[in-house]
Amino acid sequence: MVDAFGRPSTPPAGLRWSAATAAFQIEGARHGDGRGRSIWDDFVDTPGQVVDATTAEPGPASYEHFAEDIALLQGLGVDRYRFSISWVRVQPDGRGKPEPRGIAYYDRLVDGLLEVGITPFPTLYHWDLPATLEADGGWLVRDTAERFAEYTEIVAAALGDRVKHWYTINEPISTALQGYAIGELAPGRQLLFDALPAVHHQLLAHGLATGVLRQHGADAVGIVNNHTWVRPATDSEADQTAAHLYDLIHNRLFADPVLTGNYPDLRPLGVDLPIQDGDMDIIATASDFYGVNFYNPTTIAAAPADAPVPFVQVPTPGVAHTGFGELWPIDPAALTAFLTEAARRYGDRLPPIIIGENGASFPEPDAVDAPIRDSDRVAYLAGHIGAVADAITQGVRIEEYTVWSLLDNFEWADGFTQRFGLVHVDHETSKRTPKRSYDWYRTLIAESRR
Ligand code: IFM
Repeated sequence: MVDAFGRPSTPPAGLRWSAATAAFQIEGARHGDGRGRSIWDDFVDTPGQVVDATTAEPGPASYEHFAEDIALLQGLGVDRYRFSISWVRVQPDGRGKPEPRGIAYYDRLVDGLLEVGITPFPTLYHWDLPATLEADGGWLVRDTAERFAEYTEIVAAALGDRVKHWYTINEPISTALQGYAIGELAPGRQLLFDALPAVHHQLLAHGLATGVLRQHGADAVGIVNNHTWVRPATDSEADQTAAHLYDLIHNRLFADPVLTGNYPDLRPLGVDLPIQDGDMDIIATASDFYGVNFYNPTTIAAAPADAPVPFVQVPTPGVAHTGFGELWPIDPAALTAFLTEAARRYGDRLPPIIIGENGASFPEPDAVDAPIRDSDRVAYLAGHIGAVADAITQGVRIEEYTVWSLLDNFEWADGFTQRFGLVHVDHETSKRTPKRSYDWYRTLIAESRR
């Protein structure tokens, strides 16, 4: 079997397979069962923030339809399911009293997965910070890391008897950069480099939560970040310097402290982080895996002298792109390049890698009466799984691959306009229709076990 990139798409043996979703993107039911408000409720309720003015409802409505999701996962034959837990369902005010009805939902989900032999692999935080905590400074203040540890304690006490594998925080880069620095995502702040405390406090939260989860008998704990392979637009010195700075901010600012206990040298950016004694040891608490979400490479040019930041993202020449446009290029070899470079850079300090998300959106109809033949998605996934196989061949330890996403869902500020699912979802009726990529992934998983 040869994929659309002409590579053999024989699945790497021994890899675990998974599919991912996140609470706010699939659950719906924003107003039920004592759920509090998160920064994403505030964001979607603010006119003009979401391109299609949708509010994440109904969408897949998994709070009601989770049994259908479990059946779909069982049909795929995945080893694990990556979902996220909504902080405001479990602890509506972000501090203090838990909400038993919210916890009961995750009890049902976890039990349902275990009944069909799928390992639940939840993420504790996938962007939906309680609005009460944002009002007190959000990730810009240290107290939020402490509150996260308290919330982790509640979740671990409730689920830790059955859940042994945990992602702490999803993509702190996205929250810091798009949420606090440029305001494309909630909480919609535009602080540029003044957003950097949000980096440190999320990483501190990860370290504190890791300790809590270990006390509750976790077998595997790690953070998951969004990473990219950065290339300069030209070999001019200015573009190379800009690309170096971008790599520092997007990749190393998050991986270095977790894996080495030190931030990279931020002097070229002229910024400081609010580090207190002991923080770096907490942040670098040993992880059982390092989670990598990978979608595309990034081509960077030097920004004009009067620009607020020194770099600018430009289209990657010579490659196709996803439904998100030319700044989401498709280039599987970039994933191999990132993984092999991470193994070189961090050496023995790099635990096994888990690919926590990989996938692509393409324009697809809102309603269907037959499975979509999404050959562009199949080609994307085949290419990237091939890229993972190449990295393994080159000695990188990679244990698991996760498709983003099981379902078409709410793509944040892009609303329902971007479809990433193996399963088509009619966002009005919540009807699920597996796409051709679902059958392809199911076959690939089965073949990998032969
Ligand atoms: O949908 C998001 C997900 O929530 C975080 N990682 C990137 C995905 C695609 O944009």
